[in-house]
Amino acid sequence: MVEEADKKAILSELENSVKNLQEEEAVEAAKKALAAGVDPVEAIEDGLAKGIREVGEKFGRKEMFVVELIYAAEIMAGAIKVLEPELKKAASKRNVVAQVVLGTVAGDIHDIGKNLVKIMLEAGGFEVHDLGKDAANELFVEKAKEVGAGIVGASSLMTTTVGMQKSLVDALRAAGVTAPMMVGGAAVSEEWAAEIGATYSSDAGRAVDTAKELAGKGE
Ligand code: B1M
Repeated sequence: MVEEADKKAILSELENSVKNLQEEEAVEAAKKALAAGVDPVEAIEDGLAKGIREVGEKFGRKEMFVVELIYAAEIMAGAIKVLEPELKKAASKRNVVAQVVLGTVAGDIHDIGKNLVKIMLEAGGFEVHDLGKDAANELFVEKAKEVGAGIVGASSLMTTTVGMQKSLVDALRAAGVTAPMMVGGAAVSEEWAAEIGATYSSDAGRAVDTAKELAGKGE
């Protein structure tokens, strides 16, 4: 068991490495987290993700440039790669709960959160068909039909692209796909999800519980 003070120190190293754009430090802190037995989900949510959100806030206030935002995202992705094997360990031992078609909506290239949701769903026993980022509605519909999706998941990070989630629900229903839709991402709220007939999930950990509740509701 990792001491609380050690965990706190490692989490702030993870956060600071992304915030201060320190690539090597991020990888080292991720390795340190694993060696100390810090839960990799916590390392991401309470360490790396905190750092990238601070970068986002600075970018929003024009205190950072877009190149720095891009670099911070790369740093975060590099550290997640170190943590990924530990996150995936549980996946191979589970039976398939349901087929999930997952992607970031058209016009939106943010995929860090979506990729975390994928890892967690797989670890929770779901088979995930990842459409990537900037995924067209037609792609979701096609894949959902092809695999007999139990759930369709759509991520959106921007106020300018969140509307795509509504047009995606409409496109799915028009094509006869009844699978429930799970939505998430920084631009999404519980109210928005309810308005478009979808279910909201706030983070990658909760997405697994939400998906388990939704599995089988589409028939
Ligand atoms: Co962009 N970006 N970005 N960006 N970026 C935001 C979203 C922004 C809020 C920053 C800001 O201005 N403060 C802002 C949007 C403003 C708005 O809403 N209108 C913004 C902008 C403007 C842009 C560009 C337009 C910038 C530009 O070019 N001028 C451009 C977008 C281009 C496009 O998409 N067409 C852009 C580009 C980028 C990068 C490429 C540099 C990079 C993304 C790299 C990548 O994803 N591969 C990036 C980043 C990193 C961010 C911020 C800083 C961080 C996003 C992130 O990775 N968070 C972001 C600020 C913010 O979100 N506060 C910002 C960490 C991640 C773990 O959290 O994605 O929220 P998140 O996912 C969570 C939950 O939301 C949930 O689980 C995840 C894990 O817990 N979740 C789901 C997510 N999807 C889910 C799906 C589910 C369930 C749960 O079910 C299906």
